[in-house]
Amino acid sequence: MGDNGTVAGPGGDVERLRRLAVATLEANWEHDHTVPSRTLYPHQWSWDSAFIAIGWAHVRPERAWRELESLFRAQWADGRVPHIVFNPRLPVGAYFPGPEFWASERAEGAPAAATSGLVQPPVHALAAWLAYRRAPSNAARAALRRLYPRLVAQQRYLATRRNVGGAGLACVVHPWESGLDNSPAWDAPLAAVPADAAVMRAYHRHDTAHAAPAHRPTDLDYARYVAIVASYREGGYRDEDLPGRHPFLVECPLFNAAAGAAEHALARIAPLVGADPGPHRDRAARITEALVRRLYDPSTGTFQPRDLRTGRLIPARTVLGLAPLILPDLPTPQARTVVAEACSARFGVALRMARPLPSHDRTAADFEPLRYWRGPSWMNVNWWVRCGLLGHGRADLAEGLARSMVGLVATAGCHEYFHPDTGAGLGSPAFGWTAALLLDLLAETREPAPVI
Ligand code: 2M8
Repeated sequence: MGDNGTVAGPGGDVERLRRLAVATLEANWEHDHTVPSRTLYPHQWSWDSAFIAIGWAHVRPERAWRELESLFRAQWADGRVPHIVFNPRLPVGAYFPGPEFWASERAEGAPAAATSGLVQPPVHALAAWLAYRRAPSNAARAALRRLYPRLVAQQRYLATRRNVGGAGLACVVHPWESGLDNSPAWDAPLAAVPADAAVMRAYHRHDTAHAAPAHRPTDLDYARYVAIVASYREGGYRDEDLPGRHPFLVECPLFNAAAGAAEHALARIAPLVGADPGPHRDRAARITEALVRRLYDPSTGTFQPRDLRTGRLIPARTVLGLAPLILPDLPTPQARTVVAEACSARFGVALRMARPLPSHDRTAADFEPLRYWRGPSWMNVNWWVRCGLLGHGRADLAEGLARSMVGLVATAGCHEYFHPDTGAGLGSPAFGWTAALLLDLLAETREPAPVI
């Protein structure tokens, strides 16, 4: 810890960083939510809003609740929380693929607002719990009472309609649902999706106008992304019979760790809203057990996604494999090997570390330090792993990681992601969750509490 008891070191820098983070969030605030980036991602994104709410709770708690509640107003009748809620005030073409591509208004059970039909990792219950814990009040309790049934419905959707493999884990139907869209973990299942890069001539990609094309997915990747969405959309975004007709079906360790963490968070929230925490604890235990049984590979000591179309684990050792560490009930043998994986040369966690975790195994042949999710460091996954280290008695390593994260943003600013070796800022220069999670780290005291 620094002299003033925070991870950031002496006070002046903390103030400067806090001001930078608040200014970034303020600049991205848009009437009832915060955009991830004004240029690259000008609408509301699901898991971004969860991370961003954690940050708002430190400075303007009412915005944390508005952020979450505006997102959940777009929840579908089946409980899914869409990964993008489109801002109707923005011009056509502000983002690709936009509302006209998703055509949510044609799907049964979609809300009045235009949304995508996919989901993202369910980090929202954890965000609601942390926002409440940070700033408890009558208003916060009232917001929790409104959100609780919606959070429960979100979990029910994932546990039932997305239990495609039948083993109690949620299945993601698109790389975009994982949040780590371009991860090497998705290369093998994506390669099996028939597509031709030439179809992208019919569309206008918006991302490559705002970020270096060499840092973004290729046109062939996008052709496949578009083909998977088209398949899901043509089926009305229904989840029945997916194995027979859908080209991408994967059980992801981070997504399911988020679902388990959500049940732990709901078990904390339940007594505050007059509900029974017991069922949440039971469901959390079942998710952890299924994660270990289905996605833990004893030969690597880490978690790996399972491709439901081949039935096999995906061998790439990405940062996704460390995500189950956030579960407080992860058994000790698995927690130990995952910490060892985090501390290996692949990811480099240490008491003193020059740079935060990369998104992919540094020693892998397909590690790309500049291309998004294929090597660069991201604040949200680093924050996630830090929570896991804290929860499993490794406050020492959690502190090393937090210092490297704060140091990175102190030098480069609130970028979307960072070069894993040089620390140079990449992607959007004023990114929501980077600012929000920086605020969360800066608020840490000498003895940070586990998140759940
Ligand atoms: C990125 O994903 C979007 C598609 O959802 C994109 O590339 O256009 C990812 O980093 C995702 O995790 C994130 O939620 C989103 C907005 O920040 O951007």
